[in-house]
Amino acid sequence: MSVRAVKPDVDEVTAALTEDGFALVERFIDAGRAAEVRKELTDVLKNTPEGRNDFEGFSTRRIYALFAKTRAFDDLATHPLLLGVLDRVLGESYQLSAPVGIEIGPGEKAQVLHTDDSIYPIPRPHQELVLNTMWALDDFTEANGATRIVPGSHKWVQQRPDENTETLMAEMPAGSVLFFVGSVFHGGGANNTDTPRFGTILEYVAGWLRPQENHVIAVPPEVVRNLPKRLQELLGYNIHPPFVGYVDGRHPRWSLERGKEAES
Ligand SMILES: O=C(O)CCC(=O)C(=O)O
Repeated sequence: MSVRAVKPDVDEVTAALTEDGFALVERFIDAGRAAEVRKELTDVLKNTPEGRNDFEGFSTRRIYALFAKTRAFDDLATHPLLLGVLDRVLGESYQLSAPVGIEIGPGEKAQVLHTDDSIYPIPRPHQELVLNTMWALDDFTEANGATRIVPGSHKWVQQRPDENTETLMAEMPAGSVLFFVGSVFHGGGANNTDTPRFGTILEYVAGWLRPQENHVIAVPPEVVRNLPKRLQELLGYNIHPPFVGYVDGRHPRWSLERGKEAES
């Protein structure tokens, strides 16, 4: 069975996330834009190694430090629909956690079903800590490794997936985006075709938790300095009120401004 789509509307996406743990918006970007981004990242993939363990996938390539390597997601990471849903799911303060391009290669096996928030030692049930989005840059199909998702599993407390657990396949045309909360079980699918499946996750986490990737080191300050202010904030140049994340007692934006003065 595959996933039913919702309209690109904050209320609709949030309602589906609350009910099912995920929401699919089809063709959020048009096919031309998806192809352009795909092409740009295909060049980056040429210098990207395959995974080092079962979780990353030995036939899967992952582009980490994404915002150091491409400008293709700058506007998407701060799109009003995305920020509107984030405001509702994570509240006033959140940041990027794991922005990663994921190319599942031919022959890859299905990734273990997992939740994105299980890296934080906080017992279930708890408030949502993480919101993830998977941007399809190829058509995602059951055969080529569409993301698998366990509907409603964000409400599980003790239950864990086993061999009888039913999964839905997030089959979607290129340009679509799948939203899913950090507490829902999901995983990359097996790729039984002879062509790769490429998508990118933009994963966000509450402002008071440590993000998976340390963007302040991963993305050079001279790159961050030229990005839009909201994106700078999402890359760690922000505080969670009243002062989590300060730098020398001040808002971290100050460190970028100070660096700019030193350069001029
Ligand atoms: O590639 C996918 O479809 C999902 C990947 C994933 O969930 C992960 O790597 O944490």
